[in-house]
Amino acid sequence: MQNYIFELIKEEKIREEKTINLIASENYASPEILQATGSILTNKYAEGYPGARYYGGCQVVDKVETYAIDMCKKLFNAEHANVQPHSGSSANFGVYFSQLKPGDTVLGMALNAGGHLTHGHKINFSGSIFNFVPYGLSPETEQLDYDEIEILAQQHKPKIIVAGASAYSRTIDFEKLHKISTNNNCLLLVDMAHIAGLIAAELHPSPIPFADFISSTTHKTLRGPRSGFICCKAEFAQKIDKAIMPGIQGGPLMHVIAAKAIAFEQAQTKEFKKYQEQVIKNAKAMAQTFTELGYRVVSGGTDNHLFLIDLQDKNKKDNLPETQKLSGKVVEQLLQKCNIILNRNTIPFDTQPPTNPSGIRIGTPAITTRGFVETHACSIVHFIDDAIKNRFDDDFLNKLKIKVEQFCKNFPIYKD
Ligand code: DSN
Repeated sequence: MQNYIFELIKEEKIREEKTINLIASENYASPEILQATGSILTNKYAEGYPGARYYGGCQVVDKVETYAIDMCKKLFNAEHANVQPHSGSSANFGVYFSQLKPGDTVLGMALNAGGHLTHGHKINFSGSIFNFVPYGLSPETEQLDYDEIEILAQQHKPKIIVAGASAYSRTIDFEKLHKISTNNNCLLLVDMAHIAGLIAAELHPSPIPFADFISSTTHKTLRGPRSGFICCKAEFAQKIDKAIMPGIQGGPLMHVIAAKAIAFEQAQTKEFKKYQEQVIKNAKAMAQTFTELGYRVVSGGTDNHLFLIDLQDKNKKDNLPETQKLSGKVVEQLLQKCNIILNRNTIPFDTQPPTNPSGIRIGTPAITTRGFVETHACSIVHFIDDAIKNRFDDDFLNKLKIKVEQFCKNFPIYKD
């Protein structure tokens, strides 16, 4: 029976190799990271922290975790790091659990403005346990409205302001948010999951001097294993560690912690910085090409690894009848037929539901890991535009799929 799963892993490898991946939150982990994640460290129980475990035989994993903590602190210049959160959600839960009581008020970016489920959505634990007040974007600029955040903070007196997003293409001003949190006597949590790699490469201002807590995943721009971590000021170290274990987690995943250590190490190299520079160049080139082809890019462009396309605007410009209208879901499914993978996404002030929103989100971390540069990124935009223009022509779409497969073949993700 096991063979079935190994066959499926092979099938997934072929799928990844043959498709162009524009999902902004995905990437391809290095062979070293895959090796550590698949290592015998998975065998070990190590509840507790280095030097203070509830199990014997932890002498080696203690070294692994200590090294991961050191690498994380060094990379982000942090006073304290906890590398045990299994995911970004656990990391956020850990921060909330360390500081809040049920019902406490928190400000977080609304999901439909580009925030994240764990920033207070009502169907998520965050929104059901705590009193989250959402903030959004300026309708004029489609960018964060720091004055609005300040007013909301004055009105609602939150214990924490949560910054960070999963679909926001502009630089976040952490210094301004720090001022707002200080003025209003509350704490600042920056969830940097999407931009962690850009921050590590010093291509986005770091939240470290300004935030009390930083949460993150490790598998997006940071290009590590699928997991999370927290950095915080030294004064919160004990509370954070207690909140993660025994608060919300049991045994840490030592194989994943080892892989995180490798990711933190890899993120300190010159190659990584060059990679992140190319991620941004590719995103800017794609946003520019979309604009030239008549698409509206939300907020007019991008400063980071992603951007959103407003398909309602395209429907209006092309004067499309109801039956031919584009939506996020229609385009996601259409492109999948041509081996181009992205996700539907709400756009700011979307009138459509998240299941079939008015936008698509495009990210460049994965294609850049593959070696694509601006010319390739622009070709991908033309593939997308061609698919949209010829969406009722199956023969065209089949030919485009073959073209995309050929395009991918020249850039293998894994050499062997
Ligand atoms: N689901 C992730 C994303 O796609 O942005 C965020 O956790």
